[in-house]
Amino acid sequence: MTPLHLSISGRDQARLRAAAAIAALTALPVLSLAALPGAAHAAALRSPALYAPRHDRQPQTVNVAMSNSGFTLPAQVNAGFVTFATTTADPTGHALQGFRLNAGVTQAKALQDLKQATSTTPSVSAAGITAATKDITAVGGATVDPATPVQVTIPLTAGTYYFLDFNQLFTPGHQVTLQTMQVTGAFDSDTPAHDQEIVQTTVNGRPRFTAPSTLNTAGTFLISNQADEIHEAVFQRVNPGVTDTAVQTFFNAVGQNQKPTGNPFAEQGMRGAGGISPGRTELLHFSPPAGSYSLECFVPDDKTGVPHAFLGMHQVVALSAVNGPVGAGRGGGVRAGDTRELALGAGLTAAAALLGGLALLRRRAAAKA
Ligand SMILES: [Cu+2]
Repeated sequence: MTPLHLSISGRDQARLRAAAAIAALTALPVLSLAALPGAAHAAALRSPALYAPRHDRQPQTVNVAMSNSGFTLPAQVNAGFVTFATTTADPTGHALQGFRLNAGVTQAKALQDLKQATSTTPSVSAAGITAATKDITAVGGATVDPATPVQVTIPLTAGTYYFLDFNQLFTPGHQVTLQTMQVTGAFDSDTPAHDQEIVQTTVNGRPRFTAPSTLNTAGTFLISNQADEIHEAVFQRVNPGVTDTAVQTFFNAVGQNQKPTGNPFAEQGMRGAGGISPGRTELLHFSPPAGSYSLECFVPDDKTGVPHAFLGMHQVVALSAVNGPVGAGRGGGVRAGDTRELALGAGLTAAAALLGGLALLRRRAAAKA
């Protein structure tokens, strides 16, 4: 077990995670509508993107075969929910990540930010994620391994989007390819049903997950970023009986360059959903083998460069596929209010652009653990 060359000394520097800013961000869609004068308000409520769900518009599906030689995407899709059905044959796995450029930002600058963010020098990583936070809006993606096809469904409004494979960023000297995808037209699909919800949040200034202790992989999970920075949601299998405390003990040791007394993980690989900016959502459906997993986020802290997981953003969950009715029929459907919030959230994050960032230190953590 080679310790990570990371300093976790800054992990106790509780970030001034403005609860007020989070609250303002969360409340803004509602306040915006409420502030509209009567007629405009009514018009807004009738807007198809907001309040007139149709029931015949399924998400478009894009099949993405990830490989060491790259991947391809359609040049254009219609605005709406888009399902990225990812697969790979490569044992190292791959990590599809999508983003938009915020106003005035070039592709080259965004790529430079992301490369910095994957640096093994924590101060450089922190600077990179801080810059990326300002420069891009992360819309999600899929981390996939050969055993587990991963489907992630993302709400996309009209605009130009870029996708990359994070593995390329973690390979020194590797040419990073940005795939461009144009999204056109009015938001044109209904909010898909989901069964359970995983929330990315902030507790006492620390990044955290809130998720059910048992997740039914026969269903679909809504991942909701209610925090003020980018988060991902990946699952790494742990040994039977492993607790969150054991996982934290391991991360503490690695972060302090000490030899861990034990390894809670049953594998180095992981799979799940890519990074999303604050206020955004993505839906995850996958079928990993049943077992005990640690739900984790490895996006680096923007001040210390330490992965969020090391700061406590991990939760042991039991995954299994329980047959039976899933979806809205089981009460898991997205409510009308959520539909509005999803649609507005996409625009809101593009405008606010508080943060950007991606699944960053994961690969180097996995490689060195
Ligand atoms: Cu995170």
